Amino acid sequence: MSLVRAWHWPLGSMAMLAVVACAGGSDPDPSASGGQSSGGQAGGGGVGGSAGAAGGGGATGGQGGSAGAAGSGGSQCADPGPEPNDSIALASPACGTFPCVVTDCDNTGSTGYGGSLAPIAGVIGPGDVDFFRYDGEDKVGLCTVNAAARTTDTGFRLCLFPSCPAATKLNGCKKGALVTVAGGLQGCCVQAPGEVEADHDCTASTTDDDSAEVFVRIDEASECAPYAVDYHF
Ligand SMILES: [Ca+2]
Ligand SMILES: [Ca+2]
Ligand SMILES: [Ca+2]
Repeated sequence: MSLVRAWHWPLGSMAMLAVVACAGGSDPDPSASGGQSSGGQAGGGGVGGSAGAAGGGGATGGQGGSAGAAGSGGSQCADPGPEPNDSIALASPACGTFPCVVTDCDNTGSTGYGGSLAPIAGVIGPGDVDFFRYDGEDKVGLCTVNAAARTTDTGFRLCLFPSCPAATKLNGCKKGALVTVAGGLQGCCVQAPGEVEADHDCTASTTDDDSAEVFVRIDEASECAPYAVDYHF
């Protein structure tokens, strides 16, 4: 009698099946184990401090694990450096080691413009931003100030931002498109391969000295790739 009753109670039989499934299943929780392995690895591969935190969250749950991978930031490539350089404050030396002093004569820049300094070199990929800096000096003489950078490599955006000791005015871009970044700094950008050339003025200088730090930015890459960028002032 009791068996017959059970068959007539769909809820009862379903609950029974569920109990059997749970008791008989010896596999570990698939969502928990998958999240731990993928999330943990992604977090470990991250470059920045925040990436590590996100990876830690991933180790506690499946969904958290994939979130950690997405938020790893920095370079997702095999990037030997220089890193970290994802902001102006962390800009790497354009010539390899500071100081990278360049006068307004173009042949005092990197080798691609006839100078003696090493070209900018690094690896860029999705989510990565690379900033470099060189110091341009406006000397009295026949040369003119025209900060520029160029690359023959492809697959990223190349930008250049002159920054005077005090107020900086960007009159325009002789090459590239004018952009303004957070904080008001203006520069010139081009989709690589290409060349950018800025026309800036240090408006606070009473002697018309346009000496400036120049920041070169490489970003918006869709794939991991090494690059080289030449520059002058
Ligand atoms: Ca020049
Ligand atoms: Ca990089
Ligand atoms: Ca970077």
